[in-house]
Amino acid sequence: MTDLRRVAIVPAYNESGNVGRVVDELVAFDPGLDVVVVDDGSVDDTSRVAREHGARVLRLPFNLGIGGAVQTGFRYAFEQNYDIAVRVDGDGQHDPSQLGAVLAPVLAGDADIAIGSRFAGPSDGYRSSRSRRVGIRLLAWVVSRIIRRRVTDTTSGFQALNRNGIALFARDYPHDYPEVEATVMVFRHRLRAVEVPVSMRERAAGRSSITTLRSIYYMIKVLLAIFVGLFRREVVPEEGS
Ligand SMILES: Nc1nc2c(ncn2[C@@H]2O[C@H](COP(=O)(O)OP(=O)(O)OP(=O)(O)O)[C@@H](O)[C@H]2O)c(=O)[nH]1
Ligand SMILES: [Mg+2]
Repeated sequence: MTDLRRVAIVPAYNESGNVGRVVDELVAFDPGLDVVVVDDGSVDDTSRVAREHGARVLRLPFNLGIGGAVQTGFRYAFEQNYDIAVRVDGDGQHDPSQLGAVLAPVLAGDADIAIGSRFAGPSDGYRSSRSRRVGIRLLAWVVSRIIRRRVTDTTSGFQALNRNGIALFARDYPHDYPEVEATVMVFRHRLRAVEVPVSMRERAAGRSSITTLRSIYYMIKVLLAIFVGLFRREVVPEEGS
């Protein structure tokens, strides 16, 4: 792996209480990994803390939302010619020590994108609210029907990608709650995706953006977006078309 240029993309919105540890853990996992924190217009000290811990910071001038923040990271990775990217949330829920497992299928050349799934292996006791668990499973069911392959966790942002994956997400990435639509996109582009069982931690500090009401709103929005997306002639619009 040492001859490959590799970057970690860390979207962060008001994560000053978490992002320092995330950067430290990423560097501890792989000292050759360039860590890029995309500060999504935070109003706290996210940028300063990330920089103090040695990350490169891309600071967006205002809050774009998670999809825009993540796509910014992938554009950077594409333009800077990285071979491998990992995506890790800035809230500390993804454990960088599990990146070895997530990276393995990509490094072996078996997948363009590997997605850490909370539900692919034996239950790890990951808890989230009942409404969110139901939502995650329903979305996984719908997506599995569409792509005709079983996926268990379409909402996970814990991922590793090769250059094909980086190029796709640099060109097009969905907006709010983007991972579900992104999963469909990956399969429609015939990229090879696999799930890898992981466990996820509780958010250490700060607050999740996703309340019960919001999960219901997101469910409806994401389902609509997936169905509308199925009628797009070009899956990803060409520049200028
Ligand atoms: N909420 C939110 N998060 C953003 C935004 N931009 C970037 N992020 C980052 O995206 C990551 C995922 O957001 P979370 O709010 O933790 O969403 P989640 O992990 O699906 O939800 P929880 O499991 O409840 O934490 C975090 O690292 C955020 O800091 C934004 O506009 N809103
Ligand atoms: Mg989170």
